[in-house]
Amino acid sequence: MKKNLLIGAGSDLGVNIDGASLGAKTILNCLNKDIILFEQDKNIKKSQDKNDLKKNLQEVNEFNQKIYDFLKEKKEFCLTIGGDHSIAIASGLASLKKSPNLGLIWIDSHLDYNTFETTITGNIHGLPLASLNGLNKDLSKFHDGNYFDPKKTVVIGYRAYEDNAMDEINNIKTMGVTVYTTKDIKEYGVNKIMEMAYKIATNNTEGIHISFDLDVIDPEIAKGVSVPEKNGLNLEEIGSILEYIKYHEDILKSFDLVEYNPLNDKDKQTLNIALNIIKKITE
Ligand SMILES: [Mn+2]
Repeated sequence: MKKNLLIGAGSDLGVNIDGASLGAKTILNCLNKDIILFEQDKNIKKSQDKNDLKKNLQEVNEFNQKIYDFLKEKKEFCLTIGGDHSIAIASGLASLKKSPNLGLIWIDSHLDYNTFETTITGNIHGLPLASLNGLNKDLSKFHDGNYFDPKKTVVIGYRAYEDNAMDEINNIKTMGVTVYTTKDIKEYGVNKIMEMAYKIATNNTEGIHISFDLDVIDPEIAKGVSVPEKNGLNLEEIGSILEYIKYHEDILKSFDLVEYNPLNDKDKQTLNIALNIIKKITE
C-alpha cells in the first residue's frame, strides 16, 4: 500500500452557488483517516455583483496560497478533496513545483478554460485549467515555477456547450490542449480514450497530475455538484477510468477530487461515489 496524504480544501469562493465548501468536510467525516482540512473563512461575503468578472479574486488567492504552501512541502502522494475546482490551481501547481515536468489530465464536463477576458460569470472555478497552462497569472502569483505544458494537457468528458463556449473553445484550441468529449468516450470506449490521453500526458514527462470533477458523471446518478451537465458518464465508465488510473498508478503523482456539493446531493448518492473514488485511488 502506498503512502497517501489526503487533504481537504473546503472552499466555494470560485462559484456563486454555495455548498461545495462543505464537500471536503462531509467526505472527510466519512473517512477513518488522519486528514488535514482547510476551510474558507466563514466571515467572507461572496461577491453577488453580476458585473464583477473577478469574483472573490483576493479571497480565492489567499485560500489557494495556503493549500499550495502546504502541499509543495509534502513528499508523499497527495490527494486533494475540494471544494470547487478553483482549488486545483493550488494543488496542480504545488505538484508541479515538486516535479516540474508533469502531464495533466482534467476529467470534467466543463473545459474550465476561461480567461478574465472571456468569462461571462466571473466565477473563478471556470478558469483553473487555463490558469494551470499559464494564463490568468493573477490566479497564480503565489507560484514560483513553470506551468503545465498545454501540449501535454488533456481534457476528458467535456460536454458543456455554454453561452460563451466558442470563446472558451478558442482559448483551449489556441493553446493546443487535447479535448476528448463525452461523445468521444461513448464512441471509442473508455480504454481507448484513456490510452490516447496517457500517451499525450506522459510523453517525456515524469508523471501526471489528475483533476477529477464529479460533474463529469451523469447528474441522474450524481446530483451532488454545483453545475450539473446532463448526458454524462455512467458508473461503469467511471469504474473503467479508475481501473485504468489504478493500473498505471506508478505514473500518478497527485490527484484532486472536486465539486462535491452536499446541498444538492440526494440520499448521499454522490457522496458514496466520491468515497469509492477516493478508496480506489488510495488503496
Ligand atoms: Mn471543473
